[in-house]
Amino acid sequence: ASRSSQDLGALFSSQLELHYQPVFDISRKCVVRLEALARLRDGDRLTMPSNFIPSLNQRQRRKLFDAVLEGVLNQVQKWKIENDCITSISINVEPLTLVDSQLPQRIYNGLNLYDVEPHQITLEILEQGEFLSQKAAIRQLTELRAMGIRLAIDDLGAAYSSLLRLRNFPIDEVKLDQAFVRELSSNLKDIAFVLSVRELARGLAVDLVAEGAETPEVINILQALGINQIQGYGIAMPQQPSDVPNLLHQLN
Ligand code: G
Ligand code: G
Ligand code: MN
Ligand code: NA
Repeated sequence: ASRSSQDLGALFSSQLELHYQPVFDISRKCVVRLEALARLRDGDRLTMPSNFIPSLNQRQRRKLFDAVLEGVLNQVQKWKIENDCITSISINVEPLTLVDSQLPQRIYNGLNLYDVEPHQITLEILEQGEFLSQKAAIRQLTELRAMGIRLAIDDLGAAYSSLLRLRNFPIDEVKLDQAFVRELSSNLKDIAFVLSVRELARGLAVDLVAEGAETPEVINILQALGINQIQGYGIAMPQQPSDVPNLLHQLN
C-alpha cells in the first residue's frame, strides 16, 4: 500500500504514523508482541493520541481504526518477522468502535488483502468509553475470536467495569494497568494486586502483561512474582517502524 493509503487526509492535515512498543517475555527472553501506537506527523512535530483522539467523532474514530489496521497489516507483511516468539501485533480499540457491526468484515477483508493470519492481530479493548450493551459486545467479541483474532483487555483495574469484563468477555490476554506497576519497588500494596491478578489470569488461562515497567528494579520484582510478559519504558520506548528490526535484534 502507498503512503497515501494511510493518510487520514479528510480528517487531518498530517500523516498518521504508527510507533511500536514491544511486550517482552522475560523467561523466554524474547519479544512476544508489538503494540501499535498512533501518532500524527507534521514535519518534525508529532502529535500524541491524547491530543487528537478526544476531538474525533465516532465516524472519524472508525476511520482512524481502519487506517491503523491497514498500517499494521502493511507493516506485518513488510517485516516478515522471522522468529517464532512474536506472534501478534496489538491494536488499541475503543468500545464504540469495536462493536460496529461492519468491523469483522472490514478486518476479514484486510487480512485477505495483506495475506496476514488472524492470530497475528490482537485487539486491545480500551477502558475509554463504555459498551452500550454488554450482550452486543459479547456477541461481537465472540465473532471476532471465532475468526481467530486475539482479544485483550487493556488497562485492567483502571476503571470500574474491568473485572466484569474479565469475567464476561471471551479474551486471550489481560494487561494490568500501569498504576499497579510503576511504583512496585516502593509501594508494597501493589505486590498484593499483582499477585492476585496473576492468580486470576492463571485461573482463567489468559496471558498476563504488566504495563508501565520503567526501571530494572520493577522488572526484577515482576520476574520474582512470576510475571513473565512485561511492557514499559524499562524494556523499550515505542519505536519508529524503521527501528523495530534493530530493537528485536537487541532484545531477542
Ligand atoms: O501513544 P501513547 O503512548 O501516548 O498512548 C496514549 C493513549 O492513546 C493510550 O491509552 C493508547 O491506548 C491510546 N492509543 C494509542 N494508539 C491508539 C489508536 O490507534 N487508537 C485508539 N483509539 N487509541 C490509541
Ligand atoms: O492505554 P494503553 O496501555 O494503550 O497506553 C499506552 C501508553 O502508555 C502509551 O502512551 C505509551 O507510550 C505509554 N507507556 C508505555 N510504557 C510506559 C511506561 O513504562 N511508563 C509510562 N509512564 N508510560 C508508558
Ligand atoms: Mn494499549
Ligand atoms: Na494499556
